[in-house]
Amino acid sequence: MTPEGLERAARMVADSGLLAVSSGAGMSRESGIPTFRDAMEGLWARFDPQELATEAGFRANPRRVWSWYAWRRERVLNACPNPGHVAVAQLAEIVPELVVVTQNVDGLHADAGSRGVVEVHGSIRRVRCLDRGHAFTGELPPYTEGEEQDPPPCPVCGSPLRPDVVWFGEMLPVDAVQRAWSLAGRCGAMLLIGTSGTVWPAAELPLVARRSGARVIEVNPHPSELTHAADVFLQGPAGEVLPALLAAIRTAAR
Ligand code: BV8
Repeated sequence: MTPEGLERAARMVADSGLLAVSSGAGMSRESGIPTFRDAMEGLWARFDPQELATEAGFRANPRRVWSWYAWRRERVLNACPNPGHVAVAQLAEIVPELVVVTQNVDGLHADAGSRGVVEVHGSIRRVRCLDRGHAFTGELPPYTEGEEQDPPPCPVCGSPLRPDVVWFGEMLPVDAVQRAWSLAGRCGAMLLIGTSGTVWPAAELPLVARRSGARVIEVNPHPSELTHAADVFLQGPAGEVLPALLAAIRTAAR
């Protein structure tokens, strides 16, 4: 990221009125949560996330898919928000209105203090049953690295429990879609953080914002499939760029 880029981005954020933040897996990389591109670490390296993160994959091998999520949930529950999450939460205190829309299922934006986060792909922290969607709020069996567990049965209807996330081939939650697309259409600027822009329809959000006249600022160590839509590309990790952007906005506001 360059000082000029930071200064331009700071002005766009300061002038935005409503700032929409749209984050992907890169937002949580510095919290130790692997991105989807590198989610297959170690014992999961031989599987394809797009195969495991589907209902068909779960029905074909409930033990494997349940265990993959148990492994990820364990990592999420032991993770802390990084300086990037904290900067986004602090940004909400200095701009007129800020709303976070995230593809992430880890809940780390809320842990950092962001309120009203729109989770377009659900949450790995929530569990429901496969056949009837009964929410499960009980205690889940503890997971230790390397073990495989069968999904517990729903106490209400007996169907296997599953993570309350949106799998490939599943519709996104209607209320989350309505909020996210409305924000993208109304915001003065969108801060696009840590997404490759490969998963749809979430990848459309910055394009909706741009079509509606908003400025788009991208934060990513690498160009993505959405960089073409960005007015400013702040190249670097979220945990470094976002605190620098916050500082630049505070300086500009003096
Ligand atoms: C649907 C929850 C209706 C589960 C996830 C067009 C329109 C609609 C649908 C489609 C379409 N084209 C194709 C589809 C189908 C499909 C899709 O998008 N397929 C892709 C693979 C082509 N979409 C769907 O199925 C969606 N459903 O539309 O329903 C329908 C139904 C059937 C057919 C048609 C339509 C549902 C998609 C949601 C899937 N669920 N998550 C779980 O977590 O297990 S997606 C999951 O992967 C994540 O949530 C996230 O969305 C995605 C990963 O993407 P990113 O977040 O961008 O992460 P990625 O690893 O790719 O990249 C990381 C980035 O971070 C990189 O750019 C990297 O450079 C950067 N980075 C790295 N370090 C840092 C960093 N950035 C900042 N700081 C750092 N330190």
